[in-house]
Amino acid sequence: MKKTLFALLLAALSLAAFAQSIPTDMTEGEVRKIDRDAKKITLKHGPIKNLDMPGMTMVFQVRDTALIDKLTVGDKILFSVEQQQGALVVTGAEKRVGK
Ligand SMILES: [Cu+2]
Repeated sequence: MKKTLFALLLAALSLAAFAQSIPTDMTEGEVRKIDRDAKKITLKHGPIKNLDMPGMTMVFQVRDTALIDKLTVGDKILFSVEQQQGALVVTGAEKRVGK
């Protein structure tokens, strides 16, 4: 019984740590298409809180191509996006591990 409680506590703690590791301004996405020449990336994305946008698949611009060089179609990522001069620009992206 004690062991079960301990295991549950550990699971809760690691879940909490995982939740904290996702910054609130990051959005979940999946890479659908990469157009390096046009500096564009197509993402299937979850709700984007800072832009008040629901989940959908759409094209984003990228200013820094180093950001897309490390990505492959099919990658599950966490990304940040900003509105810059009327364009939606991906400003950061990292591969998601796990789910
Ligand atoms: Cu969208």
